[in-house]
Amino acid sequence: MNSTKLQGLIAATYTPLDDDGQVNLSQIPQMVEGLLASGITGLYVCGSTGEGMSLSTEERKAVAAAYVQATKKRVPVIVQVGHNSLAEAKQLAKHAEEIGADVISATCPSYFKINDINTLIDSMSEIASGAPGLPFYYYHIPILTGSSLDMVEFLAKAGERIPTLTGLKYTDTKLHEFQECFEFENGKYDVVWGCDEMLLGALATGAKGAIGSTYNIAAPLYLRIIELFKSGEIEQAREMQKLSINMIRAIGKYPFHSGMKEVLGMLGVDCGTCRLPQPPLAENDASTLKEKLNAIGFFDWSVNFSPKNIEQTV
Ligand code: MN9
Repeated sequence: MNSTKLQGLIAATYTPLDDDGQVNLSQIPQMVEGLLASGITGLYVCGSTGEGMSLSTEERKAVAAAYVQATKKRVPVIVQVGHNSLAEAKQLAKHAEEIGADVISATCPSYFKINDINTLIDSMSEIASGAPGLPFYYYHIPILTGSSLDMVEFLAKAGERIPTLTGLKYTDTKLHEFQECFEFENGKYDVVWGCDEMLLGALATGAKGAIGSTYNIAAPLYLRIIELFKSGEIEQAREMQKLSINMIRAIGKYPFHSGMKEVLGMLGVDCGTCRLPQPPLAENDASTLKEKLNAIGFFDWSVNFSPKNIEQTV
């Protein structure tokens, strides 16, 4: 099993939909090329950003296969296979391995909430067993799953039961817990950060990799944050992070991922809007959003521009 750690900026990819709300696989190769050109070092498919939970199993398989094919092994493709039905999740895991994905990851079931570590481990073990040859990352996202269990305890107990357990996608804001997970048994597990608006804090805590939605639209900005952090220019890194916070605040005034898809459209990547239950933007919202983003200089430092231009434009 290839257990290379996930490094750099990993885009949580969007699932392109057409005007009828059907999956539009033909957009995926172009999206992948754009992401790789912007400095992305991995793709996380069918997660929260990719509306995995709003797609049928067949659609999820098709989207995962399209991303794997378009990526051609240039960067790791992580397929998110979590499902309320563990049997479906296991089937998705098996499929991910068959199509040549590099890693699988899964949220826990969320309709019936999981309130104890052993049940979480039992559930994740069942899913991971569907892809015995692929590294498994538990996707911890309590804000969406409602399961806010202690991840240090999870790592301490899950290793024995899940032979492929490699790490976590940690989408919570508890930097102290993130650090503990990261440092658990001398860095035994790969813990990847999931809150784009706190990337700088996570870097200070030790993060080496991050998975997020806004890396689809502003990778050069985040790459600059990483560069500035590495060279100790913290004040400037903080200024860059503030741009990301402003951007996320502007988009977050609307249903977030529908807003993000709208922004992708503004950048020339048409992926439609989100499926219900994530509502589309209202009639005039797209133009208001564009104005707000213009006001913070977004179109000067988004994916269309190279990292060098960022500081010149702010
Ligand atoms: O997991 C994403 N989380 C959700 C990753 O979609 C709930 C993040 O990338 C956020 O979209 C981002 C903005 O809040 O941090």
